[in-house]
Amino acid sequence: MEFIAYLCTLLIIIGLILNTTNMKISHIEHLGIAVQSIEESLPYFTDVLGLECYATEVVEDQKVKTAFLRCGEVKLELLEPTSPESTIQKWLDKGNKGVHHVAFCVEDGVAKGLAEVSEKGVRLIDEKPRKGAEGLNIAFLHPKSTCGILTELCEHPE
Ligand code: CMX
Repeated sequence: MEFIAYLCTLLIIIGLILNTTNMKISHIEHLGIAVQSIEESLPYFTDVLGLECYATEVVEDQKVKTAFLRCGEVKLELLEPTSPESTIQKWLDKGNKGVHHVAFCVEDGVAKGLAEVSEKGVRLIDEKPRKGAEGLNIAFLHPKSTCGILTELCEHPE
């Protein structure tokens, strides 16, 4: 009897720990920076800051062209709209420019992260992970529930 009571207490404690464990964010994977033209903006990052642009990629479904630069462990992702319908073009048209989003690398997976933040009341833009630039699994959280910062969760595929 005593053993069963002990076991129940242990299970309750484990349950409480699991329920309050936060997802593991290892680092900022990249900063998304909106620009009207990569060609015109790149020299600032390469010639003035001395960063290396190591890749460019068009992400068709997001209607953007991207250019990636390394800055230590963090990357900068320049985002140029490829269509007037691009979410980046709409953001620029409203007079915004510069840092558009912050992407966090989630060690224990984007799907788990989404479930956890949703449980905590955060509004999701993507209900489940999808493919983003560089083949990462990504999902966005709405800036209205993330202190005004458009937030991306991402993970490198296995
Ligand atoms: N950072 C902070 N706030 C932002 C924002 C941003 N980047 N973009 C929009 N908002 C705010 C707006 O200011 C607006 O606030 P107010 O209502 O107070 O004015 C609110 O969010 C709603 O914005 P909206 O202009 O009405 O724009 P939409 O609802 O059409 O879209 C968003 C906003 C965030 C849902 C949309 O941009 C989105 O789905 N983003 C995720 C995908 C994405 O950004 N893709 C481009 C990058 C792709 C890549 O990295 O490869």
